Amino acid sequence: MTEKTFSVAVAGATGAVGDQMIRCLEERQFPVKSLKALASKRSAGKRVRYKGETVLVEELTEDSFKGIDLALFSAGGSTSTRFAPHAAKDGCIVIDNSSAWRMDPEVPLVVPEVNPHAVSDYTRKGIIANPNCSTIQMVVALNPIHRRFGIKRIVVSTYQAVSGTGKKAIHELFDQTRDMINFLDIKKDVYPHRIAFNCLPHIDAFLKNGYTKEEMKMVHETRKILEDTDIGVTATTIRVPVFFGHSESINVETDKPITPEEVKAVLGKAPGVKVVDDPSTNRYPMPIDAAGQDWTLVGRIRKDESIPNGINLWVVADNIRKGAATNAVQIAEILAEKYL
Ligand code: 25A
Ligand code: L14
Repeated sequence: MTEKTFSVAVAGATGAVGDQMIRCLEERQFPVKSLKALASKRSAGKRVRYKGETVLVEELTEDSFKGIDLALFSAGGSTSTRFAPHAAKDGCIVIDNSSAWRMDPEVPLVVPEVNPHAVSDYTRKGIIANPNCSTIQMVVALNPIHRRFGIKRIVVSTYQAVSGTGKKAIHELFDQTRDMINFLDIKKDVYPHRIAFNCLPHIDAFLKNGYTKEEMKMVHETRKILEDTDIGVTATTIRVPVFFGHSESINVETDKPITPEEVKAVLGKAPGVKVVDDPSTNRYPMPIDAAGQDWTLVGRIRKDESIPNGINLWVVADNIRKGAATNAVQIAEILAEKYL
């Protein structure tokens, strides 16, 4: 790591992801000169902890970024749309966790294990986008397979934790679960239906084509990160009553012949991936094991016996860490080491 230090701002510091961004800066010993915690007016005056010290939360305004080198944003799409250009104008590089800038051709969309070279395009707008949580863990697992066997088509179904929606959704699952087992009436606020003891085939808004935005993000972002517009991707995204950790059932069809043994060997050496695959001892990836760590866990590696060249996988990762905060801090590390 470089000797230089950086003034860093976290926008959305009181949110589920913003809080974890601060933890990741601390854990990974990012060279922070000063830390500024930003949130909406509602949270101004609250305090967050950083390295045993208390940092006062300030209201995010257009002038928040003067003298700041790097800003990590996780305050929702409309906040990023509005404030990221002001930060960039003041010479602050933005790493944005919302969907606002991801598909902008002038904004790199980066997963450090997959396309770290794309970071260099940060100079075009002063913004780097962090992909969607479900996309990140999928491309970490599939990029090594794509490079070796050539992926033609991906069919993915997700089982997504409520923490992706933020703190309010974490409370909603907790409260509904508690009320259900006490035979009380439940309250719904964040999701249109009960999430406790249920599954919702609905993440983010529905589009005209019948898919949800979350499903189409997986299609477009995967192609952009893998730098291959020919890959077919079709997704179904499901909310499940899990607090932390997204799971994905992934089917891939490849150009070249492929076997489970070869996939295990390739993934055994892949950055960020841990193969957890031993059915004889009931070992396979689960959200309870993924939560709180940064590996993308891959298991249930099987041949798709219905086509000549196909594989099935089960991929699990912590959506708040690798799916959001860790990935953003890894991008900051590349910037600090190579470009600043
Ligand atoms: O939910 P929001 O609005 O996007 O807010 C998230 C963070 O951004 C801040 C907000 O501060 C919080 O720190 N923020 C929002 N609007 C802002 C603005 N105009 C803003 N900061 C500056 N200017 P806060 O003080 O508003 O919020 C404090 C707590 O209240 C929750 N909250 C936010 N908006 C609320 C609200 N509560 C009630 N009503 C509202 N309208 C907020 O919830 C925080 O706890 P949160 O954790 O947990 O929000 C998580 C956001 O992050 C996104 N997200 C989660 N995972 C991912 C992700 N985005 C991309 N990738 C991921 N992997 C969620 O979708 C959600 O938007
Ligand atoms: O990053 O789980 O585009 O409700 C927006 C929806 C993150 C997850 C994004 C959810 C997603 C979020």
